[in-house]
Amino acid sequence: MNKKIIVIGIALMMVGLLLVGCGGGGESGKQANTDGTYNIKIGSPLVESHPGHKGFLKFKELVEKESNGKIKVEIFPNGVLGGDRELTEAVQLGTVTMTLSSTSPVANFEKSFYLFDLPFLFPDRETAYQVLDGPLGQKLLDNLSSQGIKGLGYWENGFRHITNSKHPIKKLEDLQGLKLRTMENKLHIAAWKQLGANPTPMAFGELFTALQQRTVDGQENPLALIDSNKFYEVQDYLTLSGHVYTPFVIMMNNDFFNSLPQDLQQVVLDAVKEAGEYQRNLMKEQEDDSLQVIKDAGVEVYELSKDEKDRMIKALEPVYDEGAKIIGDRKLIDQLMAEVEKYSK
Ligand code: KDG
Repeated sequence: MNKKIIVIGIALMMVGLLLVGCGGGGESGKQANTDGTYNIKIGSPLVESHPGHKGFLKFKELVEKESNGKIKVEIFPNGVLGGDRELTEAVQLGTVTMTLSSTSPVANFEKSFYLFDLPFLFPDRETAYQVLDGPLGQKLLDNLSSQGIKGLGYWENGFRHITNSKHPIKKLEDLQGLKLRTMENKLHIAAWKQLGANPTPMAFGELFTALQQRTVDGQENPLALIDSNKFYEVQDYLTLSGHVYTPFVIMMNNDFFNSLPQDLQQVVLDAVKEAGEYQRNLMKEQEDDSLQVIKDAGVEVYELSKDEKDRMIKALEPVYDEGAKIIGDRKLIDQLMAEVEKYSK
């Protein structure tokens, strides 16, 4: 009997040693390779023509150069490793080292991220940058550590606009009963209900087919995604509503980040910042081109009038109370509103 226990004990120890020897994998607990180098495996939900992918290419170039080859970066784009939610979970587990997600699905992991889902919050992207890159943005990134995630910074997904295949959306009433795909996010669902639409939460990866097969009438996303994911092929009308500004949050497995020597942690942080500036500029530069691609595909484009925007903002007031309830921290919303006010032109 004793012998049996000893044999089982030795076998377990050997399995443990084998796991540790694998290296590089977050789950094994050992992050560095045997030669002291590190591998960053990036899973990205974005297709390669999107500026976010180009941001990751820039990150790779910067990190590999500035770490003198001590860090090697490998990128898996096109959602091959999963969409926003799966990739966030994979980063928690350490099976993927780093990813990017819209902040909205991340709110299901850390509720303070619901802040950025408050409709018509940011008047322009510059105000968004100031808030995101300031103390409030940093506080939210730090909140992610309780989820096993190191929040590294914010890039841009952008201002969201409505597309659909039913009819032009020019006024509030046009949204009545429209079956609209939304992100998997309570506040987005509440907002579209409030506006009279029929929100249908769905993962981004299923969206193109759902639009094509008319399982839903429409969706809402920034121009760069409508362009890069070719939604213009299966949608007839676009309304430039800019109802929400969605940031991308850049995330890394917390244990992996903490295992890096301090100088390499700094290399990663600096590269996220520099690649982020590059990505945000690309987003700005490519916006008109994306709109042109969408128009050239035959999509009818409408601007939401100031009056109609104001009517929507009014109708959405209860969503701010709903947000306060979900986030459970009125002070945080007050701080956010004060910062938006301070940085708005
Ligand atoms: O590939 C883009 C998605 O990852 C996602 O973040 C886009 O805003 C998005 C959505 O609507 O799901």
